[in-house]
Amino acid sequence: MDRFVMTLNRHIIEQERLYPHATGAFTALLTDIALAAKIISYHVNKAGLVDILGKSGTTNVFGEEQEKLDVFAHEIMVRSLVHGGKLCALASEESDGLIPIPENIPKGKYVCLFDPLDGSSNIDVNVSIGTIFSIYRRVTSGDGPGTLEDLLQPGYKQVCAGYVIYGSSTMLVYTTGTGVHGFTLDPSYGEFVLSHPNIKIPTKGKIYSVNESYFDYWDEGVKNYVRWAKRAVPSDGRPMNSRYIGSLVADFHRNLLKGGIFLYPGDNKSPDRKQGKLRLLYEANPMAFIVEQAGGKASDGFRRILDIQPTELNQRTPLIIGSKEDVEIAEEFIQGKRSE
Ligand code: P6P
Repeated sequence: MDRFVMTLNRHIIEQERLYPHATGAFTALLTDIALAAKIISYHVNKAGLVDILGKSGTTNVFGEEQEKLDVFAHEIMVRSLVHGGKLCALASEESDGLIPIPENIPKGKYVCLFDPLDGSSNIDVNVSIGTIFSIYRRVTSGDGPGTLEDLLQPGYKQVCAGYVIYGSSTMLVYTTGTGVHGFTLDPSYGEFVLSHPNIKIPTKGKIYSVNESYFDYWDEGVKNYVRWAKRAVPSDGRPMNSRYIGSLVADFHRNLLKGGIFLYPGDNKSPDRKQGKLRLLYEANPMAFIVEQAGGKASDGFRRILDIQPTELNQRTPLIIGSKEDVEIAEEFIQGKRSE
């Protein structure tokens, strides 16, 4: 007799039962995201075989060149989500502004913000990439179209956050506020199967992950932290290893499972990098919700990420995220409370 297989759908329904007045809308929404993930996974894994690699010839709102797979993943996410009748608005890192739900489709009580394919510059060199998503309950009343107010919510109001990592296997990791759970896609029958129940990040790790090519442009506190992380200070610190993949989902996922810290601080290389490169709504908030649910921490060096009130969809934030003790040590350096 086969052992009981906990699929993502079964798990979502069980999670739904934790909320007595849940309507099933949530289950349908997460199921739509899982479907999009399967389709994107199929095409990411075929990328070397069909003409879907390379640049699309377009740029996104950040002025970044879009890969063909970026645009494809964006379209798959929109198509999978917009028809379900569970959302009143959408927003994607790959398109500017609010994405409305078509007039002929009923408006639901949730909004979803997503980065359809994060790390896409790594696609054609076979490095892991990912999809990141956030779900909030709408704040505007009625059942009409959603507004920017429904999208610009602080991260602590998320009802669900997750990511899909397209790597040696395809995994979907998500939280609805009752722990973090990881599912591995079994391609033989196209189901996400529970492989990592109730993930907890170690309270401290041996890995620090940051792009050190910006070292000269960092504020002194960040420089001091990285100098410390490199040095084994037996009485106080511990020798750490540097690992940097350059794909947020991959760097984050490794630290979530093994412990460690990821930093993308602001820098002084140009005025538009003062707040770093990563986006608050599409990257930092979902990862912060997940890491806190796994016992870790996420800040901009001074404030809890989930407490930041967004003022625009595309705003960026410095991100210090990972094992609780490692983030707290980094914060001491960044805040000037410690210099070695
Ligand atoms: P850099 C990918 O483009 C991304 O948005 C994240 O996935 C990743 O962590 C970061 O940018 C890498 O940026 O400046 O180190 O190349």
